[in-house]
Amino acid sequence: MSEKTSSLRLVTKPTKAVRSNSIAGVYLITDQQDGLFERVEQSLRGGVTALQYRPKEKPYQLCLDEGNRLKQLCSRYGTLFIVNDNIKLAADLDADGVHLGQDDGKPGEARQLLGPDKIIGVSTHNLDEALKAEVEGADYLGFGAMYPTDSKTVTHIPGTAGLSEIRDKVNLPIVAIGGISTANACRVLDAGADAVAVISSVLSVPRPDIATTELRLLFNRRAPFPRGAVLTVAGSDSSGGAGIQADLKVITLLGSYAASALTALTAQNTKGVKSIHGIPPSFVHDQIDTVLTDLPIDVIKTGMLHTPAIISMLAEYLSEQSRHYPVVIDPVMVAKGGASLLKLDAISVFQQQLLPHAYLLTPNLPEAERLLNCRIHNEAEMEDAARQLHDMGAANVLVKGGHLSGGDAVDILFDGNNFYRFRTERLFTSATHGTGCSFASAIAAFLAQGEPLKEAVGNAKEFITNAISMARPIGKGHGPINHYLAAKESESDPT
Ligand code: 3NM
Repeated sequence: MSEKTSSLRLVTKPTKAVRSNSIAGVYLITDQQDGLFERVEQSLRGGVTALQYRPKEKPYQLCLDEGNRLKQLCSRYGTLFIVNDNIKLAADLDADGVHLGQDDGKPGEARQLLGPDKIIGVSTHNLDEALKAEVEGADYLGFGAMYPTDSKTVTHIPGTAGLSEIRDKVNLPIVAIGGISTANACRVLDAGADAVAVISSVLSVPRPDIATTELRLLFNRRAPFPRGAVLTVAGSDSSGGAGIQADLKVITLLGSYAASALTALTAQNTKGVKSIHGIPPSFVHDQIDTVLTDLPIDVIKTGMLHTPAIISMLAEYLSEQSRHYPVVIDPVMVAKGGASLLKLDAISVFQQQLLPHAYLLTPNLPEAERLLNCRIHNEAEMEDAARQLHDMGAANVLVKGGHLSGGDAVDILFDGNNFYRFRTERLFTSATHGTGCSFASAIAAFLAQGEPLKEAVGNAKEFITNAISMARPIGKGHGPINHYLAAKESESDPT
């Protein structure tokens, strides 16, 4: 190799490596349905890394117009803009790159036309095609199909087994494609994908922002510890068993990073709340804003919000963000000892303004009853309550059945389509101070660590059940649960 060539390689290689690694994450491909720009923008709010414009048979001028609009959207959200199939269109749009099918020309051609800085991807379906694309100068590989899909006629489904087989034999980032959704994406990531390419599971659902966020968070399952970050917005409990103190302990002990914004200070112990010192909404706002504009918060968890003004401020703040945050909302209303932690006039503000921001709402039975102005006596009525709260705008609802009588403690999760039951043996104990805060924080931490919702709830339920059963007597009233030992138990559990 001549000296000139080797110095050239030194200059160009790092640039290419940096550009193509930036493909890792959620890779969204456009469809042919109506309302494309609105649905794409919602998805970008959820955190898309790369958008591939796939116009399929549209007139060239329309492709230019649509492509320019999508490119502008992408630049607003820091998303890469890639054009499917058509090297000339990619050049005319000055896209960040082009994605080539097996019959759409060679990477060398694209490189020549687009220049050294653009990203070139190639669709591949087996090891031979993957190795060939690598040699020919591709920056990343599409690899599929993972699963059957209605979005394209696919004849070959190498699946996750095929992906694991090629993973270590190629050095390029792999974008897995075909039938991927939150239900199966963990398997695709565990098989070695660097990115997941999706059409229908994001663009054909009512909330593309939530679907994208769910997929994006799954990538955290590979992050080093502390894994994922949670911001808790809640009140201080001076006894340390509930509120912000419980949240920080749970999130940290389970392995995520915890940040906090305080809404109120309570003077309380295990026997009750003596007094509450509220915090001005503008200062709650500043705490949240300073955290979110700096730290990479994955999930927000809310507890005691105390006043209608704080609830309104939070709802407005979330609406103004260009990014979608998944929010786990524990609708804290009454302390274990009976003291009201939410001012009465706050309930309608909560329902109308904050509830539609809930990724997950976690009411216990008295809270669900207050929110719905009804009585809940059994599991069928819990399901009904979950459905009604979902209709009021919460994306997912977990109605906790700890207050029902009966042999088991059953919590019911509703995701808008299906009900899932989480059942454990009922524990008869007064050591229940902080269970609600701790449960919601554990769910938030597991979500931030890349667990899908159902798994996050299941793991958190196990954690909270252990924490209650391992409680040691502290204080003379409703004692705190054992966060420490329960977290150790979660750590040693291989699931
Ligand atoms: N290429 P969905 S599968 C565009 O296997 C495309 O090469 C595939 O859409 C391949 O996420 C596919 O809706 C469609 O399954 C992906």
